[in-house]
Amino acid sequence: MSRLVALTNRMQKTDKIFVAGHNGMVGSAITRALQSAGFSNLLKRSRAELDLADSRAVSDFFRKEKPHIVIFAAAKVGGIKANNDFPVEFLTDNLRIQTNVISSAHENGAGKLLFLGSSCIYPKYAPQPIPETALLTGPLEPTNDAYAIAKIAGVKLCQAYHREYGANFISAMPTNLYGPNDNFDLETSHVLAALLRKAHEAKTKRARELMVWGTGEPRREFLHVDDCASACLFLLEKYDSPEIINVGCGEDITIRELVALICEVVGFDGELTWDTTRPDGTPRKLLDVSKLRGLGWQPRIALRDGIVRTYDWFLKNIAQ
Ligand code: GFB
Repeated sequence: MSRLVALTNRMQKTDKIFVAGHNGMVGSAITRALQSAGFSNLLKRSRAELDLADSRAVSDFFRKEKPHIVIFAAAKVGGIKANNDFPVEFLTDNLRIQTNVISSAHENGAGKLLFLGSSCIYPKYAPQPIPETALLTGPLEPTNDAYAIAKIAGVKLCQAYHREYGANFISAMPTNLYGPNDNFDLETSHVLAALLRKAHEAKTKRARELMVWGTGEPRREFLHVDDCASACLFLLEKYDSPEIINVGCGEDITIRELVALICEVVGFDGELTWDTTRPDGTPRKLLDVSKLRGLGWQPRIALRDGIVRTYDWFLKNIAQ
């Protein structure tokens, strides 16, 4: 049997599962996936019910509930501008909540924990596609180094619990995600949600122009959050190694190509203008997903289809 695949630790449908961050884009997708797979014993706490930054509250919650499985999908996240403007909050908030949850999971006997990181943990000029072995081999992209350092600390903490106590705490590194429950705020969102909103508003206001940040040259890989959730369930069932594993679709496009695709889906045919005073960020971050594919997982939602679905969700839930 491969060292990476354990057949002994299969999840039971009755296992008590805590999805930290279940109201967020990733946590809500994982919750939907768990429910449709028949997992019925899900623990959910909104931020008002349980502040993950409050170590005592987290410790009390874990002592009382003792979840078997913990999925860490809670994080302070944002696009390039939010990361660049608020490094203190991205570093400290993420360090606090992940340390509280990971430590309490260990102290209260969780059988498995899935920590979700990000493709921005890799060096700015990592080889492309980026293998898991590129971690900590070079300097980070400055626009999101605070968030990246927090996520790297989370990975290291999970690995430390494995090394010191034998904990089955695994870490997955998703690429840029999008989908329902994404943040569509133009200042703090990621690029896909921002451009979807900008194209929609430009169309409805009959504007002639749509302003895109940067040069359009950077390349990004986009994975629909339902595919990410499916990969998370797959890893919970089949992966028991402390080594990080990339989660992506294996294909990337330029921001220029992305905005063209979004405008086509939304139906905006005006001009694009480029605000090159805005940062481009990392030039490229395409994940090497051969490890995950080798275990037998692959994505199902093609980018255009995912954008159509996300636009539909936006129209029903966000657009006025
Ligand atoms: O998704 P995004 O905000 O963050 O931006 P990153 C990706 C690219 O899109 C950059 C360009 O080159 C931006 O200049 N872009 C063009 C825009 N127009 C827009 C726009 O209207 N809004 C935004 N937001 N971007 C994030 C990290 O990096 O990736 C996070 O900051 C996280 O920490 C996430 O890791 C996965 O892809 O550059």
